[in-house]
Parts: sequence; C-alpha cells; structure tokens
Amino acid sequence: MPGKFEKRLEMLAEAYEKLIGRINEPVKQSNGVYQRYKYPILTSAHTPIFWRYDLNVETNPFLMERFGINSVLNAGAIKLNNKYFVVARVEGVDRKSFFAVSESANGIDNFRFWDYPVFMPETENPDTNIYDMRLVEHEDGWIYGLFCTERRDHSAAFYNQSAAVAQCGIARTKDLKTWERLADLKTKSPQQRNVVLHPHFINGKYAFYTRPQDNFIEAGTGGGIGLGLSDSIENAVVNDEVIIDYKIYHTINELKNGLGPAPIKTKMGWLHSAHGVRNTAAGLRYVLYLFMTDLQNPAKVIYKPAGYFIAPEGDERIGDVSNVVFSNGWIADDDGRVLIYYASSDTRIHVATTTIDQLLDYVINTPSDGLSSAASVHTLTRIIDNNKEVLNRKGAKSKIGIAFADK
Ligand code: M1P
Repeated sequence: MPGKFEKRLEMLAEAYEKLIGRINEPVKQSNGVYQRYKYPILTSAHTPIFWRYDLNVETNPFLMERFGINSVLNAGAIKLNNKYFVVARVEGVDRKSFFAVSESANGIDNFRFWDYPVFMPETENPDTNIYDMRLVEHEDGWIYGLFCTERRDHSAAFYNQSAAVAQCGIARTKDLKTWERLADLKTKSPQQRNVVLHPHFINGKYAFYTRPQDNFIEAGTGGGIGLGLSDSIENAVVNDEVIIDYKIYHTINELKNGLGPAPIKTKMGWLHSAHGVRNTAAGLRYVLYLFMTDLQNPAKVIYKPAGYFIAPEGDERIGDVSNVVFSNGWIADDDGRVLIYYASSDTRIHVATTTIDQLLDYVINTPSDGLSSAASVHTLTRIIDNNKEVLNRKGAKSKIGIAFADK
C-alpha cells in the first residue's frame, strides 16, 4: 500500500507531466501583427519536481518544498540542431536568479528544463545576482550570453542595503552546457543593463548595444539605447556609446528603454525589439516596441512605428512586478516564422508568433509617432479617408458589413 508520501508524490508527478505535455493553442483574437497563445510556456510550476522537493521520505516525510521557485521570466532563446532552447531566468523564493535551459521540439509548448541549472563561472568579483541573458550566435563562431550581473554598491552606507550596481556579464559557449566566463564589459557609464551583442563585427570590432544609466533603477542622465565598439571580447571595453534610440517625452519610453534580444537581419534592415518604460500613478509600465536600423549602419534608425508592439494584457498584467512585459529572446525560424518569447509581470514566459514578412510590413507601414495629439488626429484622418474611398469604390461597405455614421 503506498503511504501518504508516495501518494502525494504520484499526484505531483502526474500534475507536472500533464502541465509539461499540455498543447498550447493560439488565441482567437489577433491584431494581424502577431499571434498570442493561450498558455504561458514556462512558469515556476514548470521547474522540475526534483529541484523543488527533497524526494527522500526519511528526510522529508511531509514532502515539503525545500527550494521554492518564485518565477520564471526574461529568457534568451536560440534554435540549435532543430530544437528550440529557451534559457530562462529562474528566480528562487530567496530572490536569487540563475539561468536554466529548457527545450522544446516546436518552440510553443512542451518545454522541459534540463536536469541542472546553468553553472555560470564567476569573475574575481563574484555576482550577487545574474539575470536576463541575451543569447547571440556571433559570426566569430561562439554563442555568447550577455546578462546583467548585480552586486551590492559597496560605496553605500551600511543602512542602505538596497543600493546595487548593475553591469554586463559576458560568457560564451558552444553547447549551452559549458560556459566560459569573460571579463565584464567596461563602459564609461556607472551602471549598465540590457546590453546586447550585435551578431556581426562592425568595422572588424565587436559591437555592443548598451543602456547607460546613472543608478540601479533610474536611467537618469543616461538612458537610451546606445551602440559602441570594442576591439576585444575577452576584455571588452566600449569607450564611446552613440545613442541610437533616445528616451522621448510623452512616448512609451519616456522614462527609459533597453534593447531586447539581438537584432534579426532582414533584407530591409536590422529588426530590433526593445522595451519602453513610462511612469504612471500605478507605477512603471513596461511595453515592447520594434524599430529597424540600416543594414550598413546599424546606428541609423530607418523605421520606428508609433507606440507599443506588445503591452501586458489580461492575466499578463498581474504578477510580481505588475504591468510589465519584457523580452530578451526571439527566434527567426528557417521558414520565415518568428517566435517571440516575452515575460509578463516578471512572473512567467509566453510565446507570440509572427513572420518576418509581417514584422517588415509592421515596421515599414505603421505610422511613426507624430509626438502630439494633433499629429495623431491627422494620421487617423488620413487612414479614415483612405478607407472610405476603398470601401465606397466598389460598394464593398455593405458586402463587408462596415457602416459609416456619415457624420
Ligand atoms: O521589473 C521590470 C524589469 O526591470 C528591469 O529592466 P530595466 O533595466 O529596463 O528597468 C530589469 O530588472 C528586468 O529584469 C525587469 O523585468
């Protein structure tokens, strides 16, 4: 007869396998730009039972969690050998984050974590917390993982235990299993987060997208998405950061912004995904936006649709840090499909799918921000006029069932 322990373990295992095996479904509603899915692809419940529990009845007779996982969020993503890998930031209940590789055959469901989290070597200055890895297959043949390394600010007074310094950690791998840690990126900015390696050399140098910031939370006098070059990757130093996408008053990124994953090369230019942050009475609101830079000169923005691309919706709005969507991973698949991995409210990871063609259409043909209410009305009037002309032309209005108020 199985005892209480065995029964509970069986129940946990069954529920876990059901969760991992669950088929994801596209939701019915779509804005035509991308497709959301019904279920998050990774949550704290997706972490293996053998991480969270001591499975020895003698040392854990109540089958209690011994290592609680708080959230699974902001993930890098890569496709290798026909498999989709999402390298998630896993945060324990103790607030420490680490990286863990999960794998799926189709990129939208059945993600299963590898048995062990990533063992990330440290520099001579140990990290307190590491998070938000951007994975890049660089033309030099390595896969790089750039992430935020956070340490206590030792210049802060003892009573101030929340002062922290964020910098960019760099590691490289060939197989996502064994990682070689390199020196942290050096820049002139006191803090850095959201640093991304460009997949190609620029003028024979390694190119870094940066996000200079004055202190841990506030971009302050820094901010904007920068681009800077380094001769070396082993001891990377960026002396000059050129801001390619500024914070702008009364936009979705008036407070701060940061690049998401490494840009995708397309025939029309480099496609970038980023997050923009503004402040509200309810706290910070994080949304995703897209822009495109010139193929020859990635510092030159050539298209930037107004506003956000993805904002938190429904259940996505609520979590550890509510009203946040954040993305640092996407995969441009061989068939033109693009899988966008985004986390909601610093709690769980979702996927949205689209195609390169849709994204090109979106960035090129979506009106840019006119930066005033009058400009928005002007843009909208042009769209309405065009649509009236199209619908009236063939009497299509009645066929399609669209009615005008004629006012
Ligand atoms: O809590 C929202 C996000 O805040 C930070 O992003 P940023 O540096 O742009 O403010 C990061 O800590 C990120 O991990 C987090 O999701």
